[in-house]
Amino acid sequence: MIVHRERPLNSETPIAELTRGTVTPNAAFYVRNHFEPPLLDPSSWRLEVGGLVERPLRLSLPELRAMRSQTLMVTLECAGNGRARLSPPTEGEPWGLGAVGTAEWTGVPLIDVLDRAGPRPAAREALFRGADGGPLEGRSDNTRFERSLALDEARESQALLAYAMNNEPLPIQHGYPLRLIVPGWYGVASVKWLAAIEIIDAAFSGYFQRERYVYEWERDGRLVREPVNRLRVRALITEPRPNQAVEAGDIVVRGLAWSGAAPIARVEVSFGGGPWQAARLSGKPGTGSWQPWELIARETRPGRTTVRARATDLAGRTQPPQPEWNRLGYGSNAIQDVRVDIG
Ligand SMILES: Nc1nc2c(c(=O)[nH]1)N[C@H]1C(S)=C(S)[C@@H](COP(=O)(O)O)O[C@H]1N2
Ligand SMILES: [Mo]
Repeated sequence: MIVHRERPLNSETPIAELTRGTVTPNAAFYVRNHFEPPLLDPSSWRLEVGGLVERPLRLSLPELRAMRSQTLMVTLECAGNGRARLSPPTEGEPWGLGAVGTAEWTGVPLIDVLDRAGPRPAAREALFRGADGGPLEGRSDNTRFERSLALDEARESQALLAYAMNNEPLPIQHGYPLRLIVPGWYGVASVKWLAAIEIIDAAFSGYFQRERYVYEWERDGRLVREPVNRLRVRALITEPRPNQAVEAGDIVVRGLAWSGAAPIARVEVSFGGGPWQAARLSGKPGTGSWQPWELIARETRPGRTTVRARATDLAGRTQPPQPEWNRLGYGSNAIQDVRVDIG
């Protein structure tokens, strides 16, 4: 792992580790922590569901495990993935391209728990409270990690309350004993170490909802703010590796592609600024999980060149040639280029 910070742990996956399969092994999965992971005792831990509900709940881990379960393959990507390429640099962890991974998550569909509690008519959002928190610069009180989803987003997103990751109990770093998984959304929505769900009647305005995880652009001299939500379209090149020496002839280019807005329509590859060639997509199309892609390109001219890959989704979104700079460095999904030596 590439460690950006030890305490709290923030680490990304070396791209070579992402080439091994559709699923990222737990030990190789990137970790994004704002605070030290809380150590929760599973025997006393409960998920509290309260606020504007008909029936407040306190659910133990065995009670959750006894409910209807679902397993979903979901890609998590940190909104800061790719930030290191922004110029001028922004604040935040300097992620390369490895703050992304895919796992099989098992848990209870969020809507089952919401339906059991029964939101009252005035209910508007579900607020998810992590058990972690601490002091933040410029704020007097301890801040908890909290995020909300509008109730219709909570229903439509197929969100899970997950207790297992790739058939193992959630590792501590990934939210043990229970976390939210919101398919198609940037990782920040998927609250770890879940302690409570509170149903509220207004738009939540906590620190991680309003002060962070917001795109801030200047347009026509005006500040425009937009919440970070669905994953922007991206193709990642996992092979060849940067500065790799490859033999002239049939060159294999491989990678992964995803978008939270719509399934991937196509991935195209270009050598040295030449024409875009369509790669072959495999796996299941969808917005929850990445798809592998591959192209065997005929390149007979020796020399140093650049391989580029560009994904487009069925909503017509594609990757910009240059990252779209924003103050906090989110959603940096510019076309990746990998330099190789053809010999
Ligand atoms: N409670 C809590 N949940 C959290 C976070 C956190 O710091 N605390 N980080 C979020 C962010 S920004 C991301 S990208 C994902 C990372 O999940 P992972 O560490 O399992 O890869 O968790 C999200 N959920
Ligand atoms: Mo993140």
